[in-house]
Amino acid sequence: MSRKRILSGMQPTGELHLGNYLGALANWVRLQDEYEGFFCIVDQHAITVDYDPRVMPSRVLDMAIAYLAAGIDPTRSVVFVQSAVPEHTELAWYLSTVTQYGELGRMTQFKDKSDQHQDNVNAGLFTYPVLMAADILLYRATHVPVGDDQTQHLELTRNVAHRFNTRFGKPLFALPQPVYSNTPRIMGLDGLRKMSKSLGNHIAMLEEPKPLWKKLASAYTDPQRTVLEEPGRPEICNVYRMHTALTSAEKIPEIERQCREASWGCGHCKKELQSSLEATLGPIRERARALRADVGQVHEILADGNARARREAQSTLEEVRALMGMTGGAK
Ligand code: AQP
Repeated sequence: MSRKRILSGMQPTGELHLGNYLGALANWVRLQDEYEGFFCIVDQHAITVDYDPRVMPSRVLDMAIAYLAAGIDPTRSVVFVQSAVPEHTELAWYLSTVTQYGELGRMTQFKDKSDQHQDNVNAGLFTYPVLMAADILLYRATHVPVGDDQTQHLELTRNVAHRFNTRFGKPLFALPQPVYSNTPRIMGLDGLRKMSKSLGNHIAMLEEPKPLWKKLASAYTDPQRTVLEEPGRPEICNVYRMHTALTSAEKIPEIERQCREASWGCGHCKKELQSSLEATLGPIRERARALRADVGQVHEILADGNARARREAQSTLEEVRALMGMTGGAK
């Protein structure tokens, strides 16, 4: 393998939000310069919670458009769909035999998701991290971009890879390293919880300017700053935190000063944030619009990515089957 390789993916469960963009996608876009990127739309993960099969194809397409509009470059990176590469689920089965029941039970995401979806605590939700390990190991990714909620899954992947290599006597899988996001966590507009679409506290990545301003105008700030004269406390203000992720670094000291000296009201500070958001999201929105007007091109990119991913996956799976004695009866 000539270059270091990253693999990452997102579930096609609905519109992407600013947290997904800053915490994951923007990072992937930057990493393309240094790594060979495999960016997957993980539709098989998305079916571990209730979903509508009729809308899944359009969600996958929306996700592909979002990846490309955000700056994933299909001439440098592989953009593909998990279910188009059946080797993911085959490898997951093999890896499940070197994964312990107890270690899956300790996954905090399983605990959270089974609390959230008490009427559907299915086995897929429980074995989800094994499929995720297969996603990564199938492409022998050397690195995995992670947000702060995925460290535990990557650790499991490393343990499973190590156990497989030891059990079958060959260092087939490199133990993937984490690459941490520059913006590991964006808080929601309520300022209290992680930005999340199920909490309804999000700004969509493709949000149009008018609804964006409406959301921003009611965003939580420093609760003590109810009148203009009160000095602000940027360290506890979520709008300020968003500035640090979106506004150019040279402007940040000025924003901090205007807040502490109470020379700007919160409305002014939000207007500044609105223009930073527009500078980042406006061009993405335009590219998404152009891609949507030419979905044939998006389908071609996916077909090409699926084929490239499949070739890699098949070559890994051949080695896995041989090591595990899954030869179809041949010697
Ligand atoms: N608030 C966030 N800040 C930074 N990064 C975030 N990510 C998600 N939320 C934030 C990163 O986005 C990628 C996909 O994560 P996910 O699978 O948790 O995304 P999601 O399920 O679409 O996010 P939601 O909105 O939280 O979904 P619901 O509410 O439906 O469960 C990951 O890299 C994650 O770190």
